[in-house]
Amino acid sequence: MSGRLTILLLLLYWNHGALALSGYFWHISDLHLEPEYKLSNDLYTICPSSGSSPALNAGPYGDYHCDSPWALIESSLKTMKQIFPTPDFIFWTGDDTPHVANSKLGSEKVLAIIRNLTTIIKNTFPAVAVYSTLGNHDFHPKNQLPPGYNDFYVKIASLWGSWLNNAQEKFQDGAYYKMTLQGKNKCHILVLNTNLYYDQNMVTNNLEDPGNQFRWLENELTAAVNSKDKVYIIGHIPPGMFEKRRDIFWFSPNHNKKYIEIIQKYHSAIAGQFFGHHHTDSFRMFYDNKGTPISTMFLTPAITPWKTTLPGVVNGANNPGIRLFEYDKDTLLVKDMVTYYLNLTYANRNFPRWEKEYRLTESFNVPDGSPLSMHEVLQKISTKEFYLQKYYKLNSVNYNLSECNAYCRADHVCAIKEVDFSRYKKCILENSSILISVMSVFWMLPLVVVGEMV
Ligand SMILES: *[C@@H]1O[C@H](CO)[C@@H](O)[C@H](O)[C@H]1NC(C)=O
Ligand SMILES: *[C@@H]1O[C@H](CO)[C@@H](O)[C@H](O)[C@H]1NC(C)=O
Ligand SMILES: *[C@@H]1O[C@H](CO)[C@@H](O)[C@H](O)[C@H]1NC(C)=O
Ligand SMILES: CC(=O)N[C@H]1CO[C@H](CO)[C@@H](O)[C@@H]1O
Ligand SMILES: [Zn+2]
Ligand SMILES: [Zn+2]
Repeated sequence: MSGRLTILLLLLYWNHGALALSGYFWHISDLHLEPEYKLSNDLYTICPSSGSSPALNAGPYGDYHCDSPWALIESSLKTMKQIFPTPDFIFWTGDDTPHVANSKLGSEKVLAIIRNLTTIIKNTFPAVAVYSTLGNHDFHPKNQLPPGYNDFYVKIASLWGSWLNNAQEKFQDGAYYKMTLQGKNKCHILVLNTNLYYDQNMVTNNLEDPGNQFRWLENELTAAVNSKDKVYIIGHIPPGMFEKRRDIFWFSPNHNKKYIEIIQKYHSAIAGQFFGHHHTDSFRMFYDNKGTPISTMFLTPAITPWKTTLPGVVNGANNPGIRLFEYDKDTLLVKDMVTYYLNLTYANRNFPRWEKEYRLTESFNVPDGSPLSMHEVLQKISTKEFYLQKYYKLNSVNYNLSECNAYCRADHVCAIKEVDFSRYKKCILENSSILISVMSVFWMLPLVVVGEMV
């Protein structure tokens, strides 16, 4: 072989290698450690997070009425390490404390739980970058995260110091920050504190731009667009609607609108959005005003199996899930994702057998996780019974295996498709028969009861 040909071949090989270069990252969310989980014959005393419900199927790895026992947290981290020990980074999108009343927590206890989980993640993945957000449960009193500098953010910034590096000071002032991926100066992670947009956050409710986070986000995205950089956006509370219960949302309406406008304006720089809070497996689509899919938000399932007490959700528990993404290291294109889960019933009876639940490209027969492909997934879910039922089982991580009927389909399809509140309403109307509309009146009734949120 001539020298020139060898070089040519080498170049081809090298180029091909560079084009196809995949990276991997984990996304975990809503660990909700229950430090007081303890097996007992009295099913009402196993975990404070079960409230007044008995923990009927309690075992060493938890119960569907309870938040995560320590053994479940350990098992999750150990499994991540076994399945893929060398991710490029980890997204950890918040909600660390149990679903109990404020009076049973307090700042010290909340901080101790966040410290506890930080320690196990650090010990399991000592050399891996972790991009971490606070959830609405990671502050005392819950949901009331302040829009600026405060003592608690300072403590968290110091706890996460080795992950935050030079963003530590930025974090202290509003708990949001930007990180540049190691060795990739054109790829960034924008970590948002969307708890500032939660309509239950009384501290920020009347502010147009709490913590000046929108202004900061727009500045960062303008810079990214101008220099052709790529970003991932991560956060805890997502905009849009809750797919498991009609008409439930979290963002204040004006903040929801603003968020969508920003995604539409700067989508060319945004390669993906990764959020939690729902304890479900779903996604959200963003479109431009011509209806072209421009961005996808991936909602990752929870590790806690805790059955939500949100009025109107029937039997809304889930199996614990963890998720590995494959992405293009240069463009940040989402190439694929694999979700692993623990059948909690099986784990308690036998041993903690984590299984592959599904691979996105395989299960929905799409080439990758791009906005165009995810739009195709949505089309399949909304028009083909087979895909709707498949999606619905995955939504609760194989917990609720019953059928998703027409009413259920409208809830899920409209929530995925329409992040905008008024467009969602219109979608629900257009997809509801008269009979179903009458039924929804009954669904509305429990709204007046205040329950524990996700
Ligand atoms: C975290 O909390 C659990 C109990 O909830 C305890 O067993 C474990 O030792 C703690 N770990 C650390 C590092 O504090
Ligand atoms: C599944 O969810 C639906 C809708 O919330 C509910 O009506 C049904 O009872 C659930 N089924 C099971 C087996 O949990
Ligand atoms: C979970 O495990 C239980 C007990 O082995 C079994 O009955 C159930 O079918 C399993 N669920 C799934 C989704 O595999
Ligand atoms: C799932 C479903 O029924 N989707 C329909 C909702 O309404 C819009 C507009 O009428 C239709 O295009 C969808 O097919
Ligand atoms: Zn939450
Ligand atoms: Zn949560």
